[in-house]
Amino acid sequence: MSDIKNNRQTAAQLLIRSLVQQNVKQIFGPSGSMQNRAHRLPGVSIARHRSQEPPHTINHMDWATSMLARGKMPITRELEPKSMEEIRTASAENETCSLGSYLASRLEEIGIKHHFAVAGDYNLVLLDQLLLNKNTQQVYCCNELNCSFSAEGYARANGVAACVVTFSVGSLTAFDGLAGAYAEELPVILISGAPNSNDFGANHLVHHALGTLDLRYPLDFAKRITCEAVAITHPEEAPHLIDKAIRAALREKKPVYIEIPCNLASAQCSKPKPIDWFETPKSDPASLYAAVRAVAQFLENAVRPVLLAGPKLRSHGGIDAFRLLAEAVGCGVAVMPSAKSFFPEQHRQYIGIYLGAAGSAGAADVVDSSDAVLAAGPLFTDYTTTGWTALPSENRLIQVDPDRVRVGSTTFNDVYLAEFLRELTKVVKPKPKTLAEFERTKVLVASPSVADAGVPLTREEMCRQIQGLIDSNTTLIVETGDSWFNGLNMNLTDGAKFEIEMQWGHIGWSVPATFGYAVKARDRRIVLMVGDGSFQLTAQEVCQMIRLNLPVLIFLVNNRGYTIEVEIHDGPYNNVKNWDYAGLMKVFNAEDGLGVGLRATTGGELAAAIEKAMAHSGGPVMIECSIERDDCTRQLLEWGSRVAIANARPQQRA
Ligand code: DPX
Ligand code: MG
Repeated sequence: MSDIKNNRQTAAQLLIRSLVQQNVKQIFGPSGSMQNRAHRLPGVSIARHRSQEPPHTINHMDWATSMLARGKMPITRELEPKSMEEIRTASAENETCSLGSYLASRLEEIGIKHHFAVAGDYNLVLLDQLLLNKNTQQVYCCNELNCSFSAEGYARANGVAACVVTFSVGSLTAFDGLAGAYAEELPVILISGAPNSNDFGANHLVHHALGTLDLRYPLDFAKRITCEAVAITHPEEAPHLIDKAIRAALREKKPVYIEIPCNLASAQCSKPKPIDWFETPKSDPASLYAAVRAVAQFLENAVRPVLLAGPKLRSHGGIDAFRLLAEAVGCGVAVMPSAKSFFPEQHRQYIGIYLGAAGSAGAADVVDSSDAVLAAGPLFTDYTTTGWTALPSENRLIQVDPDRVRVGSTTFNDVYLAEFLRELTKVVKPKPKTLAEFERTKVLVASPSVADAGVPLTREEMCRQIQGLIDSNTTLIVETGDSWFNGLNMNLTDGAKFEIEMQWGHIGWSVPATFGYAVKARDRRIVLMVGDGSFQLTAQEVCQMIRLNLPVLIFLVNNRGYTIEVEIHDGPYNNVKNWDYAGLMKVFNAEDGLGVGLRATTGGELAAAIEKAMAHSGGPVMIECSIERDDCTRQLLEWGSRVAIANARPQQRA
């Protein structure tokens, strides 16, 4: 039996003993073990006091102990000072709190001020407990997929996020967004309610499950898509397991899963102890030294090195260190699509997005002809290499991963990204040749001309007008589809941010992720570009933006279909049922919302809609932009055709 339980019993026993010593004849409180114990003592009777009834989930001994600790035990006589002192000592040793408030404290400590939630009977008591912490806020979502994507978006703005769902029916739906957080390197803490702890291993069936005795499948699934998955089965082990999971999320920058049975959310556990959550990992000194020497030598031998920023730079705290390294080398700097905005686009060394034929004009020429590509935190996949056509060959690649460095075919393990970049900066020599080359050969892309106000809206005119909205306080969020390329083509002023989900690539991600991002970044202008097909997956989360009065600006690109798929491989399955998208805002507003829905079929209508949107406050504005089904970017055509070739590679014979 644990110390906590022993302490609680000791406190209760002390109370009973002292009451008896003082000849107290009646104890008011809930019926239960304390009264039963007292009953067995000669001369003590029990009275039930309804107004002091504890919530049904708090066990009676806990209730007695907590009332005692707060000096509220409704006894009929004053106690002698001496025995009260004895009781205080016993309860002071007994430093407990509810499991739910333990979790709330930990979330608050790591900077999570909002957690996203969908209620269900297995998590209601937990939600109550979390609500007791007035420094954190509960934010509700329409469904669990949106809930995990909202948390994913919040993690992009905040560094870490949490969401709470119910068992199985909730968690299995949330797992898609959680896996997305894994792919995108975002620490999201998924907390799932669970059946009563006595039901695990018991020979009876419970709801929201498979109708078999197996209740462990959500935990098993979670293990595949998180860096730590824990199921609490006793309150005593909760602090250890909660801390273990949170630590893993912060260390690995990956999601974790914590399962809490409904009857344990209010059970007592020891109070949180101070923890240093944000220890930076330290490289192995010998390995770090060797890696720095090898890379410095490699760069020294090269004539035309370039630097390439990858998406993992942000999650592993390397953005500033990368910039300093770039300035020390003085070479051209390209970014991978998911790293757009990680290196300032106004910087004199910026050469654009490296995405082969689908990237910025001139960027691929420089990177592909370079003899040393230092890629920091990259993720080279079929998508990010445009069907394997934009992948630096191993013999000229220095790949700086979160915890290792690869130079050609040599790997240096236990070397951490930010620390490595800082150490390398101290020893590199200037090599500005690729920048000079880029400046000499760069093709200036002409700005699109202003379309006549009355002609049907085109993609180009839509983007021209959206570009005009981007300032240093803007975050541009782009959904999978041609919105990727529309967004990648935008010029960002310094301070502007860009969010894309290119690795998981889940259509529908952007609506809840934008909601989550906006909950955290209320001071930024948030602009979302989303296609009609994607929007139909998670549309209802716009109502939560209305609920919280978030001034998000949504450009809904209505091209009546899955245009990106049309360009990869067309068929009837790429047609989307049309909706009255702008009209939806009225539906979501119902009786009290301040959302606005507007329609633009010409450049003039779009300009007028944008003007209205800028004047509106107190809620989101959606502008439905109607364009032709085939009106897509050049980059989409280049990219789509190459990805299609990669997809169609024939089976290789052994
Ligand atoms: C699919 C994609 O309308 O954008 O610009 O018209 O392409 P565009 P839409 O939002 O259409 C999106 C559509 C169907 N991808 O073109 S990119 C396949 C897909 C996916 N994620 C999930 N299901 C299917 N990426 C969850
Ligand atoms: Mg579309």
